[in-house]
Amino acid sequence: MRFCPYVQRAILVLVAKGIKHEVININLKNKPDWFFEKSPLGLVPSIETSDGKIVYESPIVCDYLDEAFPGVKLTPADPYEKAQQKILLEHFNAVTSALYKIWFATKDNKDTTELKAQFFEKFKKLEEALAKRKSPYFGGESVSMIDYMIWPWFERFGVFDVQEFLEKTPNINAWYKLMLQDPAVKKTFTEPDAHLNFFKLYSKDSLDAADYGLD
Ligand SMILES: N[C@@H](CCC(=O)N[C@@H](CS)C(=O)NCC(=O)O)C(=O)O
Repeated sequence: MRFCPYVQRAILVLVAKGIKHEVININLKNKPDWFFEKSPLGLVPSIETSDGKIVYESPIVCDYLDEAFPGVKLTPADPYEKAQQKILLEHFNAVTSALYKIWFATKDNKDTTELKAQFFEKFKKLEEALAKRKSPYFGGESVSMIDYMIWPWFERFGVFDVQEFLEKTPNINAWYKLMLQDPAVKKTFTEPDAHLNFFKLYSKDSLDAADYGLD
């Protein structure tokens, strides 16, 4: 699905590693029957290799792509560093949960002040982790798996109306600017307005949401 952040994770890894691929978009409001054979949980992303292997769940897909295919290695070889990236991802999962709570409240015309404060509490933990690392990226001196795993939500900050918090987290803000220059990020980038318009349609259960912006 063109606007799914979990899908973008997989595409970032495919692009960064230069893996030849074809994307089949699924309209999640109208899933074809065959889709459940390719993705038993009914979620995107799911990948199918040229020899028919199916892998789904974005962190598993990304790890599989990194391990099974040649190209730049995005996951650190050192087990402790690898564990650190997984821990950061768990922290980030709390951030995304907080973001979706804001979105649901906005959809229902509820006040989001408290939810935004809760989001910032969790977001600050990421800022502290990056500050402690003293490196430009979350995994060190160059882009790695954890950066791609978390990037898609930063592209969608406008949807959750939390852009102002980037100004309050200088290390993340510097990282954000660096990431905008990353070739895989540039290749998979969707303009903030398109994300917003998609989300507006999606909230109204529009069947055409997934096709937003196509002729
Ligand atoms: N845990 C899954 C989450 C994927 C997910 O939630 N994808 C959404 C789209 S962004 C989806 O497929 N939703 C199915 C639906 O709406 O029925 C992963 O990491 O891949």
